[in-house]
Amino acid sequence: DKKTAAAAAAAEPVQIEDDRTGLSVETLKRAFADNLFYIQGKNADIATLNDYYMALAYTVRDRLLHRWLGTIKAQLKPKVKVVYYLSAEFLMGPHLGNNLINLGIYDQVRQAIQESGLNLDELIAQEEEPGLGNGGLGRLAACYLDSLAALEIPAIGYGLRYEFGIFDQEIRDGWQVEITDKWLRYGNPWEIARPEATVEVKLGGHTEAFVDGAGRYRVRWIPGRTIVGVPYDTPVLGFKNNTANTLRLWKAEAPESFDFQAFNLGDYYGAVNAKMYSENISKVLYPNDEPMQGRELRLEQQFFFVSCSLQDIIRRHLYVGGKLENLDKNAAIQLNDTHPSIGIAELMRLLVDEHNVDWDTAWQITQDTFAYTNHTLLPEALERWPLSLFGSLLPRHLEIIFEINRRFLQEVSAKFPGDTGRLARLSLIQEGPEKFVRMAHLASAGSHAINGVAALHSELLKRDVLRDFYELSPEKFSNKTNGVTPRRWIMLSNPELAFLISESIGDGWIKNLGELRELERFANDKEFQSRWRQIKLNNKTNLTEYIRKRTGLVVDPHSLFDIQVKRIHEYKRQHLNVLYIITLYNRLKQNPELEITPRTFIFGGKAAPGYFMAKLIIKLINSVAAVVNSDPDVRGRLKVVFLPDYNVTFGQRVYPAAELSEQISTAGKEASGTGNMKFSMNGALTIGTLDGANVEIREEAGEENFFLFGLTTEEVYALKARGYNPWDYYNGNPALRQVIDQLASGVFSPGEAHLFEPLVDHLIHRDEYLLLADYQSYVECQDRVGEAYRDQEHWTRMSILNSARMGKFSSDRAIREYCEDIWGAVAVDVALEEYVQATA
Ligand code: B1N
Repeated sequence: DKKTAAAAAAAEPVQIEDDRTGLSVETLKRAFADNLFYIQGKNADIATLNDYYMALAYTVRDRLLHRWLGTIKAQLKPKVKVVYYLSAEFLMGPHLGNNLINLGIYDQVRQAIQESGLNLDELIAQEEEPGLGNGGLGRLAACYLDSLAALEIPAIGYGLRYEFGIFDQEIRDGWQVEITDKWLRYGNPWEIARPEATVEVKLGGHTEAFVDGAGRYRVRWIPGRTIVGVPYDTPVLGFKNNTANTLRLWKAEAPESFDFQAFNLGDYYGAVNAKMYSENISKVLYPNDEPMQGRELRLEQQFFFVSCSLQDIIRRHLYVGGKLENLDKNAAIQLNDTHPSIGIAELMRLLVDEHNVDWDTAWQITQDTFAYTNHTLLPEALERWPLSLFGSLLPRHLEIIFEINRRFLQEVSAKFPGDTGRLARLSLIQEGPEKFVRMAHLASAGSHAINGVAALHSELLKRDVLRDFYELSPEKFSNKTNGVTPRRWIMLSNPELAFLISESIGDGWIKNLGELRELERFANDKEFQSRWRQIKLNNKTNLTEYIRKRTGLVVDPHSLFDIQVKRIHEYKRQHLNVLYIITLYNRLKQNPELEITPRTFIFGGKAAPGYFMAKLIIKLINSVAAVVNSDPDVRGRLKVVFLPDYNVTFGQRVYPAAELSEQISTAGKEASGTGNMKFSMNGALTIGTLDGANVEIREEAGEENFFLFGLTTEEVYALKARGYNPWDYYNGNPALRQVIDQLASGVFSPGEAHLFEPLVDHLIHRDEYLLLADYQSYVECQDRVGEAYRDQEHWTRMSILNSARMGKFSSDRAIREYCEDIWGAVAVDVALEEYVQATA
């Protein structure tokens, strides 16, 4: 009959050498033209660059779908353990170039596009990056998805599909101006909506106790409103394998069954308003990097995506015939900081209230399934929610947290009898005039594993922020030093370097970054050194052109490129960098004949819109740049550039062009850093403190290949304990004093003498981040850098050794450690139907 005939036709394998799978240049050209016509509805007469980009994106997407569906099939099986990475941020960066690399079809596509009369780089540059993250934490999640796929580990990333990602930054009159990021404006060819997998999320209302049929005491949640979560899926390809994992992002919508009549008789606008209210939840990414903002919408966002994801995880588990008691056998759920930690209470609610599991069993399942990564020690960054806000939004979860806390504190009492101070310190609830739920405590109590993101950071966690948890359950704690993916951060960003490396030691390093060590034997090779230097120069020339286009500034590609790119924050101390620039400037002014190594100081980074000091630091950089760059006395020796709108795309240009990487945070403040790793892999030397992963980078690179300065964490603590007085440093150091006085008197803010007063005041009176204490050490270290650069042979040797020794900082290594120590996840082979061509 008709129906079976249709089913039979649908079951026919999708054709082999057709325009949607073929990888030959001819087929690719045909497919590209076909997509331009049939998907974009354009021909060459009227197509824009964006149309061409879209046509190419669809051509590439077609070629990954067999892998994607094959992966889903291979992973949705009873005995497979899946890693669920829950993160409020995924800073994926542009997809096109990366997918070409992972599919192994870069060269064919380049040729096909060229033969179509276009330029591949221009099409790649056309993609608007999905900026669904603030900085390191979001980008780490993206690198981890890349490595999970490369290692063929079944994994799903769960997060929010923000309509507006991190704001675009413009600089006007030296100040940061924020522009909304309308990244979905021209459509997103990489995602596929799956409305059939929609889930419901409840909020607000109240709870009721009742006794169920079996005579058990139960609680019912009568929610105040319902929101619907629609999943949008993006494939995440492994490097030249058959795995394509999924990034599943949830969009908030009003329920389909919205009853206008019942909602409010005849109140059409009221009903539409309620719909808009629902959609607000996934509207915009919170642009704060670290300091906590207790906004209700943020808690709604967190609960929304976590509830959607947990329901999805349970649905998948039951679908393959799993029993809830065995959830931890099929699922490892990782909490990327505390942002998704409400998941602990939500899983308890789903198990106890909705699936009728008894409390003790539910708690065991929860603890065995969840693990928690901490990303910061800054006390102001630790998430805590006022009880009142929490209870009105999530009344049932608050009850559950109270019950978790009651039982948890009982355990603590049993282990430390009579220690009431300890009970107060460990409690999930912070007491006081205003009470708070402490999310790091919820995450720690509800997880079987807790980790920091660099060796030093993990030690400090155990010593300070989570000390009591460590004393209670030391076996939960471990370190997982961050890593970054060499596919995006070397191959894609620095193709010339990747080519030279592969030519010299083979291409095994791409999957096994430890193999870079083999480069050590070229460190003294003159011929290799000169090619290494030439590639750096090419990348610098590239960046020079970009700087000219974006800012109009002309910089010298032969000067030392000294770069600091990262979020603007006082603890990261961009202003310490500025103090050195002014110091150099003063020396040149005082002694016009002074010979110095010509340098270009390059900055990039966004400030949280409400962080006044950070915004003032941007203005400071631009103000100093204005004075220095227009002063003929220092021409050819000193340039300062602030490049607006630092993001992943721009990072890909910057790291390969850097010679000096600024990693100068106050010791003990930067949890890890990951930019430090990207710089070093691409041959930049680091000037840095013993903070975060810098410690391990220096250990690997060798202390003779690292410019170290500044107080250690212990010295910072000791100095503060003694009573730190920045005023003494100011008075005791004439060069420093001159710089501070210039800032205070308006030398760099003509006509606005008081502009930098808040900064200067803070530095001389409080200086929380010890800039003045580290100033002299930094200046001397920078001077050594300038000296070292004069010996280009020696510098190049150090540069080669840095790259050669960065194998540890591949995210593949980090993910292997998570798999072995925390997740218990193993690779799953993905079989493709025979007719799908293997990658190159
Ligand atoms: O996470 C990165 C680390 O390399 C950095 O050192 C660390 O600063 C960063 C609230 C955060 N910690 N906390 C955040 C981001 C957004 C937000 O709303 C906190 N980001 C970090 C990766 O481990």
